[in-house]
Amino acid sequence: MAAPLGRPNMFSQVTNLHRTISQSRDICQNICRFNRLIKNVQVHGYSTFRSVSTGRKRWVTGVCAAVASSVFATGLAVRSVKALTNERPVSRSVKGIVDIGEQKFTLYQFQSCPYCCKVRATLDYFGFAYDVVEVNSVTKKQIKFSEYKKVPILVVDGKSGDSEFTLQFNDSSSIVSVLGSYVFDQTTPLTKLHTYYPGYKEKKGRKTVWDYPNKYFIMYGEFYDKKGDKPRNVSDKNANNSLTDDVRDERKWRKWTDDILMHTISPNVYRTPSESLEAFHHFSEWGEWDKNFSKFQQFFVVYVGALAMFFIGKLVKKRHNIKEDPRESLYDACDEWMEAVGTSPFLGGDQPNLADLSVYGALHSFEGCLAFNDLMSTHKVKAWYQRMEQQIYSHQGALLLKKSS
Ligand SMILES: N[C@@H](CCC(=O)N[C@@H](CS)C(=O)NCC(=O)O)C(=O)O
Repeated sequence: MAAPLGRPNMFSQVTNLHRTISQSRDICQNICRFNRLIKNVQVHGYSTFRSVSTGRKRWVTGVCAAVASSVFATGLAVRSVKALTNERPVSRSVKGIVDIGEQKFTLYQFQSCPYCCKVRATLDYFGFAYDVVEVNSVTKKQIKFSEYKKVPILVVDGKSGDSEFTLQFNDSSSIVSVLGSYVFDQTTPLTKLHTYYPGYKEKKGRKTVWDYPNKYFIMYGEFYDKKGDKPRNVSDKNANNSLTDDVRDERKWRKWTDDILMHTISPNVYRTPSESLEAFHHFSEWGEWDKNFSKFQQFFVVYVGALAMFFIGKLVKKRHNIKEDPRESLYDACDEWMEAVGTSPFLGGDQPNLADLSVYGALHSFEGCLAFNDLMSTHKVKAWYQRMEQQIYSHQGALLLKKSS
């Protein structure tokens, strides 16, 4: 089973404190150095002025030293300012095994958010490297730059020729489709794919709601005909009708994950006040909230969040016709999923597809909670879940990426 991020121990807390102190020390040192250099420039400039009369050589040396120290000082100042503004406050970096050129992925997330787990499962399966920025769910200060205020957000910093670009992809299903399209055909760059997944915002009362109409669609280019149900080129050795059925099935079950499975989670995880509190204690450790929240915020989020989610769980239960004991609805959804998987190891056949990754992400989000333990101890979904873990954490999807490049 995937090990959740470890409980932060004394050692890691001391290490973090030490890191923070040494970062501040570095910044202070840089500012001191900067001041010292400015002084040197002034002193040197003055002595240079004096030395004009004593010789051309010393004058040239003086000017060179002044210019060099100004350049060095400016560099230090820029570095210090960058460190202070901390543009991408990375919580951790995940190593990848595929080459994506001069592109860097940064995932803004909540560790236990099912939508974020879906995206992480997809990134890990394909073996992409990415940085994680854990967002403070109270202040959301890490996503202040974004008009879209939910997580996950995937930011891609890259280079195309001589110019640099930054792309922002929102919405888990949209992000998964972008990654799926990129894996399918890496000759279509992410800058182009970005234009295929537009987002539309709409005001609903005081709320701004975003819609990504193409979120379940993989961009196959010319591979399928316009209706998407027949291969465009039947002589292509990869093309056959069952493949197109698979495409439709994948789309259907990805949508099912968002519309059905997702809604069974909160009524189960926050079923009773004590289950809710236990879940929040677990999420606090898993998300390393001690790093991203102040002590007060951490306490506030755990206790107030647990109570709020208990009531929200009840609302979701009512709104989505979840059964009296929400476990039954969760098991029903997993029955339905296992029926769709059938006798193959995965819905995608011998390899997981994007629907497998989405369902895995949704279930993984509450691993460590009582609801997850109950599900795994009684339901046959466990064997599929373990197969998925094996595939994801050994980055089996990276083989597809290498094949298509
Ligand atoms: N449709 C979105 C839903 C994302 C979502 O609801 N994220 C929640 C966290 S689980 C969030 O950011 N909530 C913060 C908020 O709504 O302000 C997706 O698939 O990414």
